[in-house]
Amino acid sequence: MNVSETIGLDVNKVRDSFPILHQQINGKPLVYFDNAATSQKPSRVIQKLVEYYEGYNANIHRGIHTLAEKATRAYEGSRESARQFLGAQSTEEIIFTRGVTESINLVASTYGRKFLNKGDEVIISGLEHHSNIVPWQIVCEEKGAKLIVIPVTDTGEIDLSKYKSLLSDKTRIVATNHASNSLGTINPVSEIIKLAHERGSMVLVDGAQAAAHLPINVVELDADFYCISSHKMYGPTGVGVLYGKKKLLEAMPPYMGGGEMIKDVTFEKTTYNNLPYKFEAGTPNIADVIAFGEAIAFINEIGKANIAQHENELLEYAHRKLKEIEGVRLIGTAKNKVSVVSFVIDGVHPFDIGQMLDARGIAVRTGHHCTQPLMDRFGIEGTVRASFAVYNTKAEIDSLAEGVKRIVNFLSK
Ligand code: C6P
Repeated sequence: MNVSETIGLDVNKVRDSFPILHQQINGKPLVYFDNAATSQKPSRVIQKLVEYYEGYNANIHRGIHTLAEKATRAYEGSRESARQFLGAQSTEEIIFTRGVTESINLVASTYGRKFLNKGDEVIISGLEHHSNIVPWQIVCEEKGAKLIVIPVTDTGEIDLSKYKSLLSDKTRIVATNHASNSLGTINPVSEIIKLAHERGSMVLVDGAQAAAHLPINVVELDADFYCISSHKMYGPTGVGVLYGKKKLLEAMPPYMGGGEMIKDVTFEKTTYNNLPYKFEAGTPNIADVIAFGEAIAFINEIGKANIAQHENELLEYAHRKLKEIEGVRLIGTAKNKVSVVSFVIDGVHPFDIGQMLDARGIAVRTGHHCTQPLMDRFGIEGTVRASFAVYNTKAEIDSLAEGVKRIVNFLSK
């Protein structure tokens, strides 16, 4: 049974399961529109953390006592949930990390260091978050490779024809996000991957902003690496997944050395553990990984199709309401977007708008959103960004539009 086709979405019921939403901020009901930074957590996810710490806190993969075995089973259960969520073939391909930032750094410092040589090229898009720019800059500098950027169009989309012309026999790595955190643009990753593979390049996809919104199947995409962060998917902070094709992960050297990532250690030589443990040195973030499994169950039960339908309605409504306000300029008008709306009011600093909205209980993010080169592309310092999740409502968008209208009126006096 496809859950998403059958249950529909009762947003009030969904809201009831998020305790944090039911509070006043500055005397007004909280409107939480900073979901691209981090989403809120349902009670069932929070409860999983409590259950672990109160009931079976133990280290994993080490002890043979009952608590250790229970904790290990729950931790590995989350790995299986993540495997299914991404459509990967094997749990050997699912590495737990601290988040997308660590996942990308892992690939850049292991795969990048091993396989990049002087004169090779790494291609990234102009829409990237700093965490999909800086790790490549570091490794390119070290190896004498060149970092090349795909230009972004005026609507905030990757220029595909330019991308095609940048690919060459020197291209070793292409790294792009699936969806942009600043503009919401959904990138044609399937095509990007196909074109890169035709040139023999591997592709890393940053799925930070896609995971809670879009269907993902790494096998259908044929992605070589795919990265997600739990905290943007209704799960705890401090957990991410690096999916990697088994043959690539096997060819890569370890990222960190320590406990659990070894098979045998002598002072002369160490042999490494099998996948995925080769990349999970030390005691991992056990509690949060277990609770991440519950966040995946939450998403699955609502269904990605229901989430997408609800969020698309919110996105379309927000675009319409904000466009009606004189002085508001939307940044990022791609045809395919996740539920992110970025805007500026010329002559007003985004930070000031953010503060005035906060006074009305509305949480948005302001600034460059860790995408400074993208802001430079649009000739702006930053934007005001409202990003929606499954528990947001049109009434909340009305509050945002009303708040922005008042700010514009106040400033024009
Ligand atoms: N973007 C935002 O407000 P971490 O912090 O490691 O979980 O994810 C980093 C990251 C990587 N790529 C993209 C596309 C992202 O959006 C983020 C995080 C947050 O937009 C915090 S800067």
